Amino acid sequence: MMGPNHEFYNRRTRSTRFNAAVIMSTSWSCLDCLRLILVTSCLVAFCWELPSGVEAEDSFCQALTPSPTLTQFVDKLPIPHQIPVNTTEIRIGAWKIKQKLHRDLPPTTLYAYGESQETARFPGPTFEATLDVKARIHWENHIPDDKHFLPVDTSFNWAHPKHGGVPTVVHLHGAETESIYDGHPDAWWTPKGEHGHTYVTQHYSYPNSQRPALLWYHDHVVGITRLNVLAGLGGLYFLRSPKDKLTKLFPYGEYEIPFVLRDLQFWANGSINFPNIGDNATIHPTWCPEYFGDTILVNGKAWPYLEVYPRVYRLRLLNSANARFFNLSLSEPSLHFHKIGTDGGYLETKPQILKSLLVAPAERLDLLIDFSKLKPGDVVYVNNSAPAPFPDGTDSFSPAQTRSVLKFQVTAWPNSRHARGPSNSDLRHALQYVESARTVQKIKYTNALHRYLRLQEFDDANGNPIVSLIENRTWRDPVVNFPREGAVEVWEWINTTPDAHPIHVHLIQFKVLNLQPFDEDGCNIEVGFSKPGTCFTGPPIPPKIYHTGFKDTAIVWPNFVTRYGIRFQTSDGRRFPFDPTLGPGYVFHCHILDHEDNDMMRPYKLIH
Ligand SMILES: [Cu+2]
Repeated sequence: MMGPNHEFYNRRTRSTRFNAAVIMSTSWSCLDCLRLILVTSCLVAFCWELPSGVEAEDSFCQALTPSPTLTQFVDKLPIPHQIPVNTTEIRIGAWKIKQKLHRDLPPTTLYAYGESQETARFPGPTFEATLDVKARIHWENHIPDDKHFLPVDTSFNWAHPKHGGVPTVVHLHGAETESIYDGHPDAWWTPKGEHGHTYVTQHYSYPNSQRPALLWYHDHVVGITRLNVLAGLGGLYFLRSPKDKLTKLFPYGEYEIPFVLRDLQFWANGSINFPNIGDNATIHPTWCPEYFGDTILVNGKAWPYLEVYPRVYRLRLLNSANARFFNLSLSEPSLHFHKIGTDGGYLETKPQILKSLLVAPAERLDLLIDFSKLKPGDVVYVNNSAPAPFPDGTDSFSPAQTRSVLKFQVTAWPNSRHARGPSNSDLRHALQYVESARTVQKIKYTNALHRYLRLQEFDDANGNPIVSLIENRTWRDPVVNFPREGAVEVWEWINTTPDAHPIHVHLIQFKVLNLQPFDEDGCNIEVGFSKPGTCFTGPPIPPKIYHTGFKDTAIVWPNFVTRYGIRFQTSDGRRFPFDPTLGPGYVFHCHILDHEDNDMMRPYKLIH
């Protein structure tokens, strides 16, 4: 079995999709028609599972009811609590909880990680791991619901436990780990002991033998990752070198700020507003091409503020949104972001001094900001200017309030002791350290095997997306990519869709080598630029500023081929400290979770 339904109409133009959204949101007769079609199709197919939550209102994906108006910058930025992880196994569960996400919003029902239901939060606890010290976590599932509180779409592959319950499985994103501990999408489990066909264990072990970096853990169940992550199942995982801990040249402790971004939309009663009517509902009853919320949260609070002293701070940033890209900037013209690291750890080049930061879902950034020239009482806003969908969305999914993220409030040192405190972790020292920590290893790609991975979107006659695929295959199609352990390969992502896709490859950290514009019309993508029959409309161009450094997720632009250089060994150039050919194998996928769930994900396996 290979390839999509032949009735699909390739390919969408952005304008048709938005027109459809506008029509649906303004015309009651159309919506009534849609409801009728839905009811009919569900009676026939039994395919639509209503959410078990309290909401009776329908919610159409391109026109969600706006969230209640929330005053910005009234809640303090929460900092998730830290848990050291090492060879002593700890137990972490997924729990159903209620959590206040804004001062004026009633508590929101969530699924969240924690040691207990009382301590479970969104985001989950921040794990503190040490280089080359194994970490053992027993992942448990204590979600009591028989059905998910968000609408499961059963029209495409999903876990579908026979005895009900909400399946979970945990992926440590960016980790170089054995595939039985990688959170394979079919390795899920439920509280009733049911599990997916690639399940081996819930006692996970992480070797932590890679470049120190900020990783993150999140749910990865086939077909409902977008729901489980949106519901709150995610958190940070710091892998630190003892050298970092000893030198303390970087801001640390209260001066190192985790910064977990996402968007959500809410009903007035505080529950999450998630669409229960898809934009192609006769085929996918509840699936929407992308989930965009109108409320921006950092560390689980809507538009929080953070008091900062006039000194250097380190921000460890993650975009944990399902689909929203952020393009962040600071309102104070004299300030910059000093970017010192990415998904896979410290930059190998000089720190980048930037006025804005484009960050796609699942990408991380290691940043320094120097507030030392500011005075108590000064305020600095973190703003966002990214379109949604990225890159050519309109304001429909980016109402004015989504342009704001967080407020820094500069405050006076409480006493002279603090003022003299750990301020030696100044910018100059920190940046020198980054430069001295370079581990430049030139990798030669001349004899590398090239894989051509085409991203395609298939739409209906109205331009509404039905499915997005990689290499014209679904999740269930057989594995066709078998890289050899230790090999160097170039993966060429040929993006024929109108969207940018953050493409994530499990197990390894890669480098973006270059991008090249193309127009695929009666040509061969394997023929080089300026040769007869080529698809390329220009020569390769260097990676963008947001592509630099070690990456596990990178932005793959529409109408470009984006080339990943991958070496199938650890990011610091060693053999994996485990056999990567064993177990269910690994996956690569789009990290727009709504795409991932609807088949923009493929398995791959290593061989010796
Ligand atoms: Cu995508």
